[in-house]
Amino acid sequence: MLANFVFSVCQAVIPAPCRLIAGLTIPLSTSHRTSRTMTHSIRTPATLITGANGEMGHGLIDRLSDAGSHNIIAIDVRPLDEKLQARCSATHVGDILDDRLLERLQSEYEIHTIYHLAALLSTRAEFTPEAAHRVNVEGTMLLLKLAIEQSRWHGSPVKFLFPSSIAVYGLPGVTAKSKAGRVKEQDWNTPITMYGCNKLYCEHLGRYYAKYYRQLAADAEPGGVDFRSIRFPGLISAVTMPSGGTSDYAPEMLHSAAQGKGYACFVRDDVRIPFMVMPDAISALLKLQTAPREKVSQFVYNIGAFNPSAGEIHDLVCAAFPGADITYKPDDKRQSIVDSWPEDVDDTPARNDFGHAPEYDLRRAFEEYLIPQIRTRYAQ
Ligand code: AKB
Repeated sequence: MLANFVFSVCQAVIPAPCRLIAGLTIPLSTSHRTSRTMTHSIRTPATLITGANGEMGHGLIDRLSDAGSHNIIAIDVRPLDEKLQARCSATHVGDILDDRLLERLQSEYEIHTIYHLAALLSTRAEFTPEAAHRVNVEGTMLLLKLAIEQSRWHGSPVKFLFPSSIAVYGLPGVTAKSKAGRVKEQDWNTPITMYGCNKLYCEHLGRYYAKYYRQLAADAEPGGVDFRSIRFPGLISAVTMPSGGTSDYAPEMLHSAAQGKGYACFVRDDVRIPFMVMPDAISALLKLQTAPREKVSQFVYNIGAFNPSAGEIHDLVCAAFPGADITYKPDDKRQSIVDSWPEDVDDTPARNDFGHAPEYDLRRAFEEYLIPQIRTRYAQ
């Protein structure tokens, strides 16, 4: 109450773009508040989205705001697309590793849910593994710490939604891969990429912060973070293009064909991994977010939808765009990353615990979502 009062007074008397933080007046040079925010008092319950300008951020912000979600705070290293800015209460351009930005978030908002989407994906992370570790692991730890501190302030657990990945699996080769079939969460947790190692470790960090944080302290307070994670398959969106991933061959094939551009696929036609379309991925995240605590029996869940080979995707793309110029030019190194990922996942716990039920199988994904929306997008 007192904190609310102090912050409201600060907002009233200190002209933008400055705020009083822990007794210091600092410029908010990297923060952009939309006009909607200027009318909000600070410390209203908020949902924080990191990596908001990425593929999943786009879909998530649209869905949350369509569902009437109120106070969305978005962070990204790049300015958020204008269309999305209008759907957020505040947007901050900055790095999740920037202490001052995190302190600012801590002091300005009462955060109840965090969707921590910021990450360097599997291909990009192989070029700069140490930078990937900083963003993917240290960034996650800072946000978990923010969640703990937030929960101390407002007294309820902060829901922490963490997108993990099929990259946490590491099968030793194609024979083991085809023998393994649908892998369960605890199988083959031996990733071969920096990104996979980072995601797997962060799953454990989340479990630690949720259950064991400062377990030896006299004032240990377990339960400040309600950590919930989904291991996403390769994602395909009709609206955005991924960048820096190794499952990108599927969306790249499709978006190139729709634009009449040639494409050389960097994996063999027989390679098979699980995929899902973005609307189903967002639905799964939202279902897990709203699932009653007692139904959530594990910290990390597989989710599946369909698992076509690259050749099957090629055929569907060519059927929709008959002139498509798609060739195969496998890159041995990226191929071996995809060969280490499972050909399918067992998602029974997700179906039982929070009702995961993808709307789109492969045929519907192409016929009813991808092809019509992509045609419209590139016709404009
Ligand atoms: C990637 O390719 O790195 C991601 C993933 C499978 O998590 N799309």
